[in-house]
Amino acid sequence: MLESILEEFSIKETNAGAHNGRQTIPTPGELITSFSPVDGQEIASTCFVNKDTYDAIIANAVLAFQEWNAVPAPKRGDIIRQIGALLREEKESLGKLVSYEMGKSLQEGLGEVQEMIDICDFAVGLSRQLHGSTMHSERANHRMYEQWHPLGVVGIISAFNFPVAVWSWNAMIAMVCGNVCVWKPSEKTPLTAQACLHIIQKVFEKNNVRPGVCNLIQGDKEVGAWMAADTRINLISATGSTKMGKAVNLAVANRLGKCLLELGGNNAIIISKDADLNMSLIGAVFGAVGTAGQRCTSTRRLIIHEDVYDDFVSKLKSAYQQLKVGNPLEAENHLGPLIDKDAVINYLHAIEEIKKEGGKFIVEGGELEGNKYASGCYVKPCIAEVENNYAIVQKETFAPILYLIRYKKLEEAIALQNDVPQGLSSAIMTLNLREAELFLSAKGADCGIANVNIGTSGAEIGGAFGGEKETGGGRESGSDAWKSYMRRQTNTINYGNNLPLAQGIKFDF
Ligand code: UN1
Repeated sequence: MLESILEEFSIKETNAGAHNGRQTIPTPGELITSFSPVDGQEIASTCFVNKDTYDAIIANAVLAFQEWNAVPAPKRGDIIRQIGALLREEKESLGKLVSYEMGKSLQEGLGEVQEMIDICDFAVGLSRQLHGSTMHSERANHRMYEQWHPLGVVGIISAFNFPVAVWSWNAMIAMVCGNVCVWKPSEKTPLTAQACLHIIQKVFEKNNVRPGVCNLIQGDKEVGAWMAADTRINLISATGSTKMGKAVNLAVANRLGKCLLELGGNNAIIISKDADLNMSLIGAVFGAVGTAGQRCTSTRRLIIHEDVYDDFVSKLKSAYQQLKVGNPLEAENHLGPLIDKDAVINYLHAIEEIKKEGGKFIVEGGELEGNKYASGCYVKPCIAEVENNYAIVQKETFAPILYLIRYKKLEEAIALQNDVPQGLSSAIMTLNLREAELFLSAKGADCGIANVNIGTSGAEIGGAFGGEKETGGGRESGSDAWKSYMRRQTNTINYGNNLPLAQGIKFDF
């Protein structure tokens, strides 16, 4: 099955070089092999770029921008429409590859490709709506308006956990806005990126679009640092840890470049005494164990009202007993492995920290052993009762560890929800209108995403995605997030016979 998928996306052919659109530029770069966390098997290898190849790719992207930005936006939209159509055809194969290389369930792998298709549709509509406003001038016979122009080269640094969808939010919107893209995927998921490029370049070839409009460079944080410092890259959009985001932000600020950051979350669901507990259970369990707790929107904390605490915790325990961990390509399993053995070490370390700080496990964690788990990347989803101020609770651990905290009053619950360095996603489960509205008000959740009677993860592409504080402040995907990929220009036109100055200034000579 996999062989034919690798062949379909020409993955074996590209081993020898960096992928710069259609051309494969030979590179003496280091070879990187992708191993599946599902079964520990080697999938295929690809090459890191070296500095010369990197420079050649960026120079080529700069040239490609000159052509691409001259293509009318609706025509660019038509190219994106065709990418969406091809993704529909390839959904099954790409979804499987995502699931096998990253380790998320097949259903989630397919869901990820669906997000790509949806963002293509969104971008097509946007291609006729990249509009600015018109203002009234204070001067007679003058017209004032604003318009949006593309930025140039957009560098996209993406994470392993959503190896293709988050890239597509950035790339499809950036390209429809008239930019060209350079993508550095996570070195943990290089092959799904290769597959995406294959799909894009097929469409480009058919339409005579220069391959340099969409580029792939494989590499680790050194390549990320080249990008962050590169004045030829007009915007860096980076998704990943807060540590990575801070380093990128500093380097980009040093050259006064533009940055769009989507970093860590530490997302909580408040479960009110007026919650529908059965609905809350689905939201909480999916949020905590879906994608093995490796979404930036994963539910890390449950803040539960004391009146329903015991009842809800017993429901949680019984749900956790029914969870099936195993090969994510088998539909019966709820969750697959963590991305690699380092992630398992982090998870085990976090468990130690929780215990050291006084946390009490009500569902025990640990590594899973046995034939089914031979890759060494499978762990048990676990639950601990903690205090919100534990150092470990304040951090994002990318694993299925769920924290429980009790509360008495909603104001206290909101304060707990906000009292972490991150601000991505948040939720309240309540049937009480007053509680829901308070949670959504300016006195409520301080996150970029705040939901009522929905968990913290699984945002739709139509909204702006991102968060506050250490989450980085960027917004991607839907709504007017496209504006981050364009530069605003204010234009004033004088169609009169004289030149009055603004602010009433007279300048006669
Ligand atoms: C991420 O984890 O980086 O809201 C993105 C969600 C997905 C996107 C997550 N639609 O969970």
